[in-house]
Amino acid sequence: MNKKLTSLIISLIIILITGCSSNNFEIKLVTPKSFTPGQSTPIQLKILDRDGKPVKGAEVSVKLDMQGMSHGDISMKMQETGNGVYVGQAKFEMEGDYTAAIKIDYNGEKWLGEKRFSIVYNHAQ
Ligand SMILES: [Cu+2]
Repeated sequence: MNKKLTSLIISLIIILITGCSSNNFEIKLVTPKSFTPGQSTPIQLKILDRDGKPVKGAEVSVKLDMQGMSHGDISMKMQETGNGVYVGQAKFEMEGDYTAAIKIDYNGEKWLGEKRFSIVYNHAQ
């Protein structure tokens, strides 16, 4: 194998390795246990980088899905409130199990993650 090809392959491998490890965010999803129909429900994400520092100035969006159902996907653009916390407002129509598909764009790094949660109707009103 010639030297150019060898060094090209090595640099590709390095890009692949660093590409994976640089995509490490630690995400904590906070959702209320219940929602009131017709009202917005706050969905909160706390995002830390791999050193445990809050991720500031990222573009974050969340799409909520119910497994096996095609009714109303809920998409939210998350607003940064500071210290690595991002908040969105969701209008739930149905109680049950949701998957949150989380998209983070941070200094050109793109990351896709998934979190699951459950929510029920708030009947107490
Ligand atoms: Cu549903």
